[in-house]
Amino acid sequence: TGQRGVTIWLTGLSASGKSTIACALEQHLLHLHRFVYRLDGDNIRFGLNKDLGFDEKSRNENIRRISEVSKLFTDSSCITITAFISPYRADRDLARELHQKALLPFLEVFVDAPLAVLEERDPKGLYKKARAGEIKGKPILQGQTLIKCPADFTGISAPYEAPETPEIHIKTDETSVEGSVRIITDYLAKNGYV
Ligand code: GGZ
Repeated sequence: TGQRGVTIWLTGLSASGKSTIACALEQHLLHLHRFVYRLDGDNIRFGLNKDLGFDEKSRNENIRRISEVSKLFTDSSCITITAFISPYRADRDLARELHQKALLPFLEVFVDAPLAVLEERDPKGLYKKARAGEIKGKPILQGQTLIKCPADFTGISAPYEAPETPEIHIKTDETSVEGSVRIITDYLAKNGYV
């Protein structure tokens, strides 16, 4: 069957539900016997991008590399799901451009919930730490000594630039995981990707 590749780019704050939706969507597509691959922090930030932290330049480079990798997967006719905060609009636009130049489809999915809801969820206690100023960055060498520099936390002390015209906008405080998967797969079906 002539499967088309497509990159499904999830963007949203920490605890918005990107990884959960990405996993459920991956499972759903695997059951449909689609060739699918999910890129997330677990397989990218601990491998390819383990040299990167959470300062603005590192995040730019994180997203740039992920864009290139997702382009390669999608070029191989894979349905590629990425789940990164990707807080900067310019970085996401670059990801889109990279795909467009290669004539590969790119769908931006805004995984959205109010900050108050995310702080309530706070599954890893990161928001609480961020509010307390306790988020520590990667140790960096200053002169002869290793020092820990605080890394600003997205939504609290670092910016998140919400998408203005995403292909799909999901409000996870109003939509179940199954509902979110349904919204994405309906879009995929309507546009001939599955
Ligand atoms: C934001 C951070 C930070 C800081 C660690 N700011 O919810 P999580 O924990 O499991 O997922 C978040 C993840 C964000 O990595 P990304 O590669 O998606 O970020 S970006 O696209 O901005 O490059 C969070 C954790 O890492 N984390 N420190 N300072 N999130």
